[in-house]
Amino acid sequence: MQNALLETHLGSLSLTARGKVRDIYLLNENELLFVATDRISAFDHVLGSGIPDKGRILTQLSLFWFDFLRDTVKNHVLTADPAKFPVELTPYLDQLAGRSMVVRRAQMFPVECVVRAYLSGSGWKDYQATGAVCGIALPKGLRESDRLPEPIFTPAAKINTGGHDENISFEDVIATVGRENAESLRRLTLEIFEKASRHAENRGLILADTKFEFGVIDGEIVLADEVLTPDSSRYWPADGYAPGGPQPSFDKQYVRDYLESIRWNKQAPAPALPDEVVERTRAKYLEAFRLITGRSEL
Ligand code: Q0Z
Repeated sequence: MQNALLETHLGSLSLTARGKVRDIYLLNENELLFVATDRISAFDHVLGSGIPDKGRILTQLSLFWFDFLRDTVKNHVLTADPAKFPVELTPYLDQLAGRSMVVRRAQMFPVECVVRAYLSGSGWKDYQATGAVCGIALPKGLRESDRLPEPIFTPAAKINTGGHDENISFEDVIATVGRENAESLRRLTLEIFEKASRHAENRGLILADTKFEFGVIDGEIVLADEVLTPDSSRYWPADGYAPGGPQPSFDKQYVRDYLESIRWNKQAPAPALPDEVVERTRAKYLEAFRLITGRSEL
C-alpha cells in the first residue's frame, strides 16, 4: 500500500484555498488545480493519520459523477489527465496523478446547495427545534433518519475558518444571489440529486443528503468543487436502514467508533488511527467507489 499524502508541496505555485482535506492552487487567471489529499476529518478535526488512496478514490468518484451528470449540468473540469497538465506541474505528477484535476476558475456563489431526502444532522436538529428545515415545514412526528415526503433544498451560508455552515431560508438565498440565480440553483440541485440518488439506490446505497457548490463561468452556471463524494454526502447502506436514530456512516464509522472508544475529548490535537482502522476505512472508500462506479480499479 502507498503512504497517505497529507500535504501537497508544489514549489512556487500559490495555494488559493486549503480545506480540511482539499487544496486548491492557482495555475493562471482562468485555471485552478484542485487536489484531494488523503487527509480525513471526524468530529470537525483533521486526524493525525491519513487514509492511503482516499484522495484518488474521491477524485475518481467526483469524475464519475461529473460525467454521469454531463447532460444535466455543465461542470468546472478541464482535465484529470496528468499528460495534459501544464508543464509547471511536471515535477509534481507523482503526487498529483489520480488525485487532482485542472478546473476552470468560476465566480463561486457563496451558498452551499444542500439537498436532503432523509432527516439527519443539522436538518434533524432544526426539525426538532422548529418543525421545519430552512423554513420548509415538514410533517409532524418524523423520527431521526426518516425519509422525507420528497427531497428538499436546504441551503447554507458558508462560515469562514472552521465554523459550521449556517442553514438559511430560500428568501435568504434570493437576497444573496438574486431571484433568478436562486431559482436556478434550487432547480439544478434537486434535478441532480434526483438522478444521482436513483443511481445510488440501484447500487444498494441510500443518498441521504449532499452538498453542491456552483459557480458562474462565461455567464453560465456550472457545477464545481467535489461532487457526491462521501465527504460531501451522507451515504448509508440500504441494507440495515433503520429510522428512529442515527445511521452508521458508510465510510467513517470505524473511525468514529475508534475515537469514541479512546474517549478523545474532541479538542486538538486529533489522534492518529491504528493501522487496522486505517485499513478498514480505506476498504470502505474502495467499496463505495466500486458500488457507485461498477469499477474495481481506480
Ligand atoms: C472552491 C474549497 C477546496 C478549500 C474555491 N472552479 C472553482 N473556481 C473558483 N473557486 C473554486 C472553484 Cl472549485 C473554489 N472552493 C471551496 C475547495 C479547498 C475550499 F478544495 N473554494
